[in-house]
Amino acid sequence: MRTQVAIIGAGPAGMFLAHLLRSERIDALVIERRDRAYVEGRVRAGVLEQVTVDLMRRLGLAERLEREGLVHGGTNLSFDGQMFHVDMAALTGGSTVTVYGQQEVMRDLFDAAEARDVPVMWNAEDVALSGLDGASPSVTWRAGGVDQRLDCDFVVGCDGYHGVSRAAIPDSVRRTFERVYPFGWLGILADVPPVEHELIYANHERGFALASMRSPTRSRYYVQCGLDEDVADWSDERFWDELCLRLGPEVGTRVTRGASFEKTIAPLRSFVSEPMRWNRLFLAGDAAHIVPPTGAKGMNLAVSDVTMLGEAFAEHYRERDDAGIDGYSARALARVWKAERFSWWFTSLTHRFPEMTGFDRRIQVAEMDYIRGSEAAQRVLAENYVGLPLNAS
Ligand code: RFL
Ligand code: PHB
Repeated sequence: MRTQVAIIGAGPAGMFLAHLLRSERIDALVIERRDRAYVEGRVRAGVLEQVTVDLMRRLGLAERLEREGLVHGGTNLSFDGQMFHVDMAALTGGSTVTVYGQQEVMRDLFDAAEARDVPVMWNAEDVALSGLDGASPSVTWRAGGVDQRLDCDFVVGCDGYHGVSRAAIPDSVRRTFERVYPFGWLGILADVPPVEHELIYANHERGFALASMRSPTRSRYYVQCGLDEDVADWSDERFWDELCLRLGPEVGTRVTRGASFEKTIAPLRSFVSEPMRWNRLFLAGDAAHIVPPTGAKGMNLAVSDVTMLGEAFAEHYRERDDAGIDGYSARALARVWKAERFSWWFTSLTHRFPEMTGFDRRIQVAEMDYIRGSEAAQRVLAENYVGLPLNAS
């Protein structure tokens, strides 16, 4: 088999890129280790930046999003039970975010891929990349017991944090930067109405909590927990009690409880691998970088990476101009690092760290209080939260 661009991984990065390339009439093939039901079933991101919404519109993928997405012009912060509202739209000249689950985004991407003949090879085992530093790279894998080989011009690694692509960049070239946080998020989904119509990020002495949602009838809640904790020790009742405590008496008593149908613990990590291009291999999304979920940036960063890459490939094939390809890594990393900074900062502001002293806690409370009283501080938060422009410098 032969194609122009081989894409490893059918998550948000891989599928958005496949649609972008198709819109530019560039041949691409997506190679995915799992099946569609598995990828679509993963409960992950919930908040889309304007950049992501705009891309879905541009690709003709936004019909359901326009109907079902919840547009939020603001968010709420809470510390020790006192909540205040940040009017992000007013502070940023009208920017908003849209609550629309990653599962819904994936469904729209996969449905449109079938309708538009965007090819995806599912259940690809033992994916391996070769010839990346020559003129004709190739990808090999096994599917249904049969060996497959794809020759191509470029390979894009969209295979997430645990994928194989990043490791194809030699150690002598690759540099990684990492911070692992000493806690995780325990998240649940429940078919109960959300406590507020916008999100609440809560800093409480007992730890962070987040009130989010998927629809007017489906809530997504998280509480910070220890990394060594077992989901089995968290009955629904224990979860609701802890959540309500951290949201404070006013909000906590308004929470509608119900049976959860999803309950998992996710670790928190900041990670960047540089460069994002090596010869004919490009990395995009979680394959190159991870942010803690506090800033709701992970999927949005995957989208901004592939938007840049789509432009670069279009210039390469249409105009024989490689400036975009050559500049991709630096351009993408400039935005990535700003999102890393914001996600790290927002995590530091809102979580309880095990080694925290009384001094550290009071600094956190002072910063929260400062944000509550300062329009300038709120604007800094708001412009990062709604998403920085694609060219972020
Ligand atoms: P993905 O989604 O991990 O997809 C990678 C795909 O590659 C496949 N793969 C392989 N395929 C072939 N060969 C191999 N060897 C392969 N190895 C892996 C995998 O099966 C998979 O299908 O990466 P991508 O596309 O870069 O997308 C990244 C996003 O999924 C991720 O950043 C977000 O989910 C992060 N995230 C959030 N992002 C937001 O923008 N807003 C949010 O509100 C938000 N909340 C979250 C989050 C992530 C969370 N968890 C569980 C990590 C909340 C949570 C709790
Ligand atoms: C979610 O709804 O899953 C969600 C929302 C905001 C975040 C992280 C996750 O910052």
